[in-house]
Amino acid sequence: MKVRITDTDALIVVDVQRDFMPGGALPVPEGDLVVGPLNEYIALFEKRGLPVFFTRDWHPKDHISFKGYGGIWPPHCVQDTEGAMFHPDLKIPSDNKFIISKGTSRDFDAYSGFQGTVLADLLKERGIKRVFVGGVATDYCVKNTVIGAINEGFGAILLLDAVKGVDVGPGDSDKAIEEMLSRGAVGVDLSDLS
Ligand code: VGL
Ligand code: ZN
Repeated sequence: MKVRITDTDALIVVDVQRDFMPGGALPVPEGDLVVGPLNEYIALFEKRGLPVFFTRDWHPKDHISFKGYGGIWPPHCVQDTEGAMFHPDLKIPSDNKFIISKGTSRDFDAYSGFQGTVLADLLKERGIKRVFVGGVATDYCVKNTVIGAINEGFGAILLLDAVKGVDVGPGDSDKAIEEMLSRGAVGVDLSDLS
């Protein structure tokens, strides 16, 4: 579906961190393939002077989501470690960009960039009405961030060519996409944007 970027739109890049890339602690298969398309989306928003938000998983080393601490995941995205850094090829703008850390307290996890953060306030303060969302993982943090946006009253555009999932169960990512679309998100790829 064709979509025109307007001045009440923002881009949210979800968790494009080393630990979620092939070779990382919690790799998303082909996770690195989101970087190229995301850089193109970032350039489109930057060119229009629109804000770009980068969420990051930013866990303490004994986080509740980690195996051995009550969770199901291998330790990942531990605060201030190499694995928590953004992918080195991700083109983070120098201006009008915001880093949103989530899952920062030991006893709470956050798959959504809106959970326990000021993301909704930052968007609302800027008059943003709709968010474009890409990144990893489709079936966890992308899904929950898109649904979080909708629950906060924002329109949500899912960047189909700039998401990858972990698929712990087969088909999880496809199901996540279906769920986001059924809740009102609109799926697009780069060729749909004018
Ligand atoms: C994520 C699993 C655990 C994600 C974060 O970014 O989708 N998945 N923590
Ligand atoms: Zn995590």
